[in-house]
This record gives sequence, structure tokens and C-alpha cells, in this order.
Amino acid sequence: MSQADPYSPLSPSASQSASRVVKGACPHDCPDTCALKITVENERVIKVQGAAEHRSTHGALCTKVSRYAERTYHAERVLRPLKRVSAKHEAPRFEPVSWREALDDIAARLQAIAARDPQAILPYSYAGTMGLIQGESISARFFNRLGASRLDRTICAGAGGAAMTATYGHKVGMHLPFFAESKLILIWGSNSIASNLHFWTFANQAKRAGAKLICIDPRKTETADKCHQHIALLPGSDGALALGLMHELIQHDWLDHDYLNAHVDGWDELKARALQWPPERVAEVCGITAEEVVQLARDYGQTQPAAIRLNYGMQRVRGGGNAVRLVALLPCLTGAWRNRAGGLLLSASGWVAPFKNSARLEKPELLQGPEPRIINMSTIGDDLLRPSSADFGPRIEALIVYNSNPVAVAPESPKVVSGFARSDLFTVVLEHFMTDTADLADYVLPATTQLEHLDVHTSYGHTDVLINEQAIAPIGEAKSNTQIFRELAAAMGFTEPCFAETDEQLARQAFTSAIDFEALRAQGWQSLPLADAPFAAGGFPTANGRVQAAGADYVANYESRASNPDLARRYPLAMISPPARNFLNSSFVNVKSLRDIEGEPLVEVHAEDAAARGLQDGAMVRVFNDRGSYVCRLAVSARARPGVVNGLGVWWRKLGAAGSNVNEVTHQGLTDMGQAPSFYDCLVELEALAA
Ligand SMILES: Nc1nc2c(c(=O)[nH]1)N[C@H]1C(S)=C(S)[C@@H](COP(=O)(O)OP(=O)(O)OC[C@H]3O[C@@H](n4cnc5c(=O)[nH]c(N)nc54)[C@H](O)[C@@H]3O)O[C@H]1N2
Ligand SMILES: Nc1nc2c(c(=O)[nH]1)N[C@H]1C(S)=C(S)[C@@H](COP(=O)(O)OP(=O)(O)OC[C@H]3O[C@@H](n4cnc5c(=O)[nH]c(N)nc54)[C@H](O)[C@@H]3O)O[C@H]1N2
Ligand SMILES: [Mo]
Repeated sequence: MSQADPYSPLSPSASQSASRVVKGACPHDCPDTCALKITVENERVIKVQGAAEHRSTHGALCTKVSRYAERTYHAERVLRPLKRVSAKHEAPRFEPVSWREALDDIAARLQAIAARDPQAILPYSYAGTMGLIQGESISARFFNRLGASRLDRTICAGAGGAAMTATYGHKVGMHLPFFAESKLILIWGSNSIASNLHFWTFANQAKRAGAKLICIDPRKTETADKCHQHIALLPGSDGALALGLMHELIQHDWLDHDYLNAHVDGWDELKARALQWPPERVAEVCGITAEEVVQLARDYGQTQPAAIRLNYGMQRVRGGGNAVRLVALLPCLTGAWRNRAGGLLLSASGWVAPFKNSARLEKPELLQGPEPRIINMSTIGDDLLRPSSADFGPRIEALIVYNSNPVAVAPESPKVVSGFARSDLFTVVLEHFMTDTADLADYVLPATTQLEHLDVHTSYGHTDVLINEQAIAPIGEAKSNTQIFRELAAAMGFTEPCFAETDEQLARQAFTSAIDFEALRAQGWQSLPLADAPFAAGGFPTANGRVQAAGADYVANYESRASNPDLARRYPLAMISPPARNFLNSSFVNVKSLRDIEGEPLVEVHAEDAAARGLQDGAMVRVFNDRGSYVCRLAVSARARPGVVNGLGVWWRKLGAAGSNVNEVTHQGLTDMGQAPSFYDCLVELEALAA
């Protein structure tokens, strides 16, 4: 590979042949992080496939990413910088401008704000791409140098991450392939077939070898369909179920006392708490039968090796952090960690952390002034509407959004939309498409897709690192995120040499020397050197090497019959809003072939709840509460349990009915740990839409 400029022309060697295969990595926010095989003919990507030799990808891609080329060559790609010419409260109208004009004007606007207080400028980004280079490298340098407000990136995994760190010291757990050897797998708060497909491959191997699979999820998902048993508990009740299982494990002495003594702090306290949770009390809180609790405990207490695939679904409620702590402690009671096919996995990202050089990519030392304030991305609705104050600091005057679509995905969208629609807010959005957020921008800057730039990736579902080589030149006038921030830095007069580093130079610095970049490049991925059964003899990455069990307790929802009976009388249905299978959060909603599979925005409702409201299958309904109202089609469905409705997410507002999506009704209450949103802790009512 030559030292060619990595963000515009392709290396000469790569572009010589008419047909070639390029090593890629799926950029999406998904635990699978697949290795891609990208076929390019005459400088056009004609096929995106999974790499057959990569262990967890094994040649298979999900429906979404197998259509990645359709997304890249989409007729509606933003391919030139766009400047807003209509008022924020009017229908969006933009006109194309040159990069020079856009960058100079943006720099001038930001400089004027920064001269008063750079904290009035806020970056807003998440995991539109999970790449380390197109994620937070030059962008982070830019905002550090500027002294902008910092963003607390809590929107997805904040509660679970904080819970794992408090309990185990980091986000660490079992290694994906060994689930295939488990004899019992609890798939807990995870719709694996939809959102973690390559885990399902290993679970299915275990199933074929005779393992029992149990799905614990309020919704009867496609994953639940394929398990031996489904326990449809109420949203937000997982902590109570975990305590009930502990109660039974203690009562029957299905405990590994040696493991508990040797490796767990706080067991006596936890034990005393668990003894207050007999099956009948658990059944009441969880909305299931006492027999289900007893039977689940028997299975878990008497089967070795037993594994738990815990996922983020359960931590999107007020008590999400404590729920994750309690579930995550179960393998310590039975000593399941002794076997490589036992224990649990929520996220593997703690394993790769020591191999990453984040500080080298982000350069925190560029900050010149005092440490800036931190804004939580999950309360952007409230925060955009806040005036300056001593507590809050300056009003947010400018937003730079990349790798995220907050107007669609952030909770309580009526407030998010009002905030973005402020006439005095200056908003720049780096995007592939005119999303709901781009519609409210002052400038939209065209960004490259994964096929058009170089990147390196880690995974939160497996323990390989991957490279994504640039397959084709940027389309139209698109530039990579890194290049946009390089040019913006230059326009702002930032002269530090680190802003000139190329993507390849960044990629070479992304990992410690334990990862050989040439080997990564040659194979496309590298596996981290890790022990098969990491905690067989303890050695957790906590301060004292022991698991921390103290303090974990059940925390009730913000919104439930038990915690807020008055609210529940008006809004008796609990709504969860897990992802639709053919979208990736709000990405791909505009890919027509995928949208056609999903059909239209739906709320799944149990037959009893529909009948009680005189609603028929297929009716257009209003899902509402005091915060807002979401219009969609009702599906009478066995996937919904009584009392819980499933509003599948996350549609673009403008492609849904009546310009709304499911976040119209969610709220900004934060979780008990990690300050994350509680999307699935939400009471609503339904009514037929007046004709
Ligand atoms: N196809 C597809 N794949 C995706 C995504 C996508 O949008 N589409 N999103 C990606 C991202 S960003 C993430 S974070 C992950 C999300 O994937 P997961 O971590 O699996 O989380 P969710 O999909 O939010 O929820 C998983 C399951 O938890 C259930 N659930 C809801 N509330 C509760 C509860 O209180 N307790 C329990 N036990 N279960 C509950 C939901 O019904 C759902 O079936 O998937 C990634 N993969
Ligand atoms: N009600 C409800 N709301 C939810 C959830 C839920 O389950 N229910 N899930 C939550 C979760 S888990 C998450 S992670 C968040 C996700 O929220 P986001 O991280 O905002 O994810 P997406 O909606 O996929 O939007 C990512 C955007 O980044 C853009 N993008 C992709 N690659 C690039 C790139 O290289 N450069 C630039 N500039 N842009 C790029 C895509 O075009 C896309 O519009 O949503 C949350 N919102
Ligand atoms: Mo997420």
C-alpha cells in the first residue's frame, strides 16, 4: 500500500484491476461486527458479503448489511454541502454550496460563539459508525482544541456498562464461541435473532447438541419462538426475578460456596436481600407464575455449564443498572465461571480496552482552558430548551451532529424537535441522508459511507479487531468525518500538526503494539490473546480482584402500576420499543427494500387489550400519554403479553404516519446507574385514530 492520501484517491495498486475483493468490517452498532468481503468491479461495489473465514461471521450477513451497497448508491445520498434557506419552523429547504463556502461560514459562526464561551458549542455523536477513526479521532481533537462542551454518550449502554463495571470491574464476560458448548443458555433481554444474529449461530449449535434455551423477554420475539421456553415478564422486573432465583439457589443449596468465598465481596448482604424474595413475591412483581420462578431456578441451579446472554434490552428502565448487576451476579452463586461455557456475556468491550490507544487518537491534551461541562446526550430535549444559568452554564448555541440521528432516536421527541427547531440554534449535521435531524440543520455536510473510507474496528460481542479498507473513492463531493474535521480545524485556524494526520496514520496508532497492523491488514482481523475461561480462578478486573456484590437491589420503574398507580389508571399499558429487525436503530429506514419488509410502523397489542378498547387488528391508532402521541397501525399479536404493547422502533418521523415515531411518548428519566435513558419504562394508552 502506498502512502497515498487516504481520504480521496485510492492507492494506485488498488485501482489498477477491473475486479477486486476488499477487506471490510461492518460499521454498525451491533455486537456482531462482521468481517466483510467487498467485491469491486470497474470502481463500483457490486457485492457485500460476510467473510467465510472469520469465525463469528462465517460467511453470513444480516439482511440489512448484505444490502449495504444499496445504501451507499442510494439515489437520495447527500452528495454536496447543503445550506438551509428556509426558516427552522418552515418545511426544510436547502441549496447546494461549495465546501469552501460552507466551511468558512461554519468556522466564522463557531468562532463568534467560542469567543463568548466555547462551551455553548456541543458535539452530538454516537455509533452511526463504530469505527475508531471515523468515530472519535480528529473530531475529538477538534472539540478538545475548541474547548467545547463534552457529550456523555449514554444513549444505549450506559446503565449496563456502569453495572458491569461496578460488579466485575469492566465490561468483560464469556467468549462468544464457547456458548456452543453450554448445556443451558438464558437469553435474557436479547432478541438475538434480530439484533445479535451471529450469537444465535453458537446458541443454535448448543441447542442441536441438546442444550436447553430459555428466553426471558416481555415480548415473544422470533428468538423466543426458537427457544424451549419463554418467560414473558413485565418490563423492568428482571432484578426481582434474579433475586428470586437467588432465593431458590440458597434454599436448595445449589451454591458453589468455595467460589463465593474465594471471589465475591458482599455475598452476606446479597444473600440476606435475596432471602426476602420468595417465588410468590417475585411472581407478583414480574407478572409471571411462581412455578416459572421455581423451575427456572432449578434449571439454572442444576445444569452445568450454564451461560447467560444478557443484553441491553433489560437496562432501558429506571432500575436497569441494578437489574444488570443482579443478573450478572448469578454465575458467581453457582460457580458457572469455572467452565469456559459458563458465566455470562453482556459486552466484550472491556477485553479490548487495554489494547486501544484512545488518548492518542483523541488527544485530550489539546484542551487549553478549564475542563468543560458535560451534557448528557439522553437529555438533549431538555438541555436544548434550557436558558443559561449558574448551574447549567451557557445556553447551547451550536450543535455539530455526526454518526447520530437524535431527532429520531433521543427520548421525548416533542422536546427534542422544539430544541432543534430553535431559530437561534446553529446546527451542522454530517450525514449520508436527509434524516429527521438533517432536516433541522443549518448546514448538512455529505459524509462517506464505510465503502468509501478506511477504518479500524473493535467489537462488543466478540474479541477480534478488524480493518475496513477503503473500497471505492468517495461518491460525489462526500468526505470522511476525519477529513471534514481536518478542514474545519484549518478553517478555524487550528495549526497543530496532529490535525494533518492521515487516516492511515491514525489507524496505525489506534492499537497498542500487541496488535500488529500489517498482520491486521493482511488477514482483515486479529484475535486478542485471551484466556478461554477468564474467571475460572477469579482474577476479576476490579480493584481487589473480587466481584463486588454489595448494594445491588431491585429498583422499580418510574412508570408502572406499583410505582405510580395514578398514572397507571390513565395510561394502563406498558410500552417497550425494541428495534425492528430490518432497521439498525434509525439507519436503513430509508432503504426501500428493507422498509418494504417492515411494512409500516406498528404497535403489537395482545388480543385482550385490543378487545378491551374495541380495537381491531389493522386499525390506525394513537399511542399516547401526557408527553405526546404516536400514530401507527395496530397489530393484534401473540408477540405481545397482556398489559404490555410493543412499539417497534425506530422509524424516521417523516416516513412514519403523521410525522411521528415511538419516541413521541418516551421520557427523559435516567437510569439508576450510568445516567442512561429509560426508553422501555413508559406507560401509554391507545385509541382508534379518528377517521
Ligand atoms: N436488527 C437490528 N439489530 C440491532 C439493532 C437494531 O436496531 N436492529 N440495534 C443495535 C443496537 S444499537 C443495540 S444496543 C442492540 C440492541 O439489542 P439488545 O441488546 O438485544 O437490546 P434491545 O433490542 O433493546 O432489547 C432486546 C430484547 O429485550 C426485550 N426487553 C425489553 N424490555 C425488557 C425488560 O425489561 N426485561 C427483559 N428481560 N427484556 C426486555 C425486548 O423486547 C427485546 O426483545 O442491537 C443492535 N443490533
Ligand atoms: N424508543 C427507542 N429509542 C431508541 C432505542 C430503542 O430501543 N427504543 N435504541 C437506542 C439505542 S440502543 C441507540 S444505540 C440509539 C442509536 O442512535 P444513533 O446512534 O443516532 O443511531 P442511528 O439511528 O442508526 O443513526 C446513526 C446515523 O449516523 C449516520 N452515519 C453512519 N455512518 C456515518 C459516517 O461514517 N459519518 C457520518 N457523518 N454519519 C454516519 C447514519 O446515516 C445515521 O443516520 O438509539 C436509541 N433510541
Ligand atoms: Mo444501542
